[in-house]
Amino acid sequence: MYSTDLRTDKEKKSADQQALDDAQLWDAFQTRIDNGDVIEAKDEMPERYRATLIRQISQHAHSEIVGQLPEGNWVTRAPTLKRKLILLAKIQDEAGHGLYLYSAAETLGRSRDDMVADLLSGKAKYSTIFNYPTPTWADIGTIGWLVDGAAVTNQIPLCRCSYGPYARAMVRVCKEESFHQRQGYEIVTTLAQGSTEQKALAQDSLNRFWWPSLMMFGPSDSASTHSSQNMKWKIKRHSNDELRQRFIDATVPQAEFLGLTIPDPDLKWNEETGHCDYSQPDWNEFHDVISGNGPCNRERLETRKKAWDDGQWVRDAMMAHAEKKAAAKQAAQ
Ligand code: FAQ
Repeated sequence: MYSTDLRTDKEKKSADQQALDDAQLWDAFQTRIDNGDVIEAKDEMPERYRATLIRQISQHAHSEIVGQLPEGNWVTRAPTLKRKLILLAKIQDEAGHGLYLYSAAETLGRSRDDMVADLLSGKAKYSTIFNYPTPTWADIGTIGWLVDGAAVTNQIPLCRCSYGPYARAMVRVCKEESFHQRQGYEIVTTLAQGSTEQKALAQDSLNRFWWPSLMMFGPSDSASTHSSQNMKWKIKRHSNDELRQRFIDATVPQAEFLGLTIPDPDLKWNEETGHCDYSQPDWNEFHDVISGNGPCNRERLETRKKAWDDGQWVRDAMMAHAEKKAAAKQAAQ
């Protein structure tokens, strides 16, 4: 089905004719994509294209919002006032990304309330990475270095996604995520060049976050259900494995510079391929975390539910204010 159906009932055709028209429209849509056209909110699009974008963009928005929680754990315990200010600003950036992304998803016809309801009921996914705990300050550095590093590797190609509102939102998001990556690497550098205890904290954090960071790119290409269609539609420009490889190749020299060891004994440069060979993460663990059984899944959702409930009075007050203003305006006319 096409989802911008502006015809009257009288104009609607038989099911067979409709299927034929849909197939022709589908071809026309694919031609637009192949020609590099940017699809805008009011353009006609196949329902599956719309649904897949709503799924991906809302999952991305939820990830940014839930992604504030592991770092939020350290706002009151950051080691200096400067670190605290930087961390607060970074977390606020992530909130902003969530809001841009909900807005981008809303252009496809799904309301923010519905998307949030899906998150809070556990129906919608968010990135597995945010279901891991942050027990040490080093984790704040590692999240910036690895998690924002993986996020930016995945998201730079999304700046050329075929759907305009998502692609445009990604431009600013990527600039900010790049800055976050650098601030995280700076924290880890300080620790790695500090005392023996500090270096051990950085190493322990790398050990815990390495594998979950690789999982951020999604399942391997052979197990990815959406990749081939999403690449045809130019929502995705590269496969999950291509981007994972790009991230590993960029991160290995960064770890070497810090004198830290990536916890993968099979990691080595391959002259022939021009890439690093690496071991696969534990995909059973990935599926457990996606299914709600990661170390912090329940805690994360409970925190989000509480925040949503605690904020109800603010939403009510804003609605009451808007209604009062609208009534006053109408009375004055
Ligand atoms: N976690 O067929 P594919 C950030 C799901 S933002 C959870 O390969 P696709 C910023 C997938 O949705 C991080 N679920 O799917 C930050 C699908 O679900 P279905 C988030 C995952 O869409 C930093 C199923 O598995 N970034 O970090 C994951 O082609 C620091 C099959 O997978 C984005 O969302 C996962 N890791 O490719 C914030 C970027 N991987 O159909 C705070 C945009 C896969 O069963 C602090 N998204 N799934 O409902 C994408 O690029 C893609 O959606 C992928 C997955 C690459 C994530």
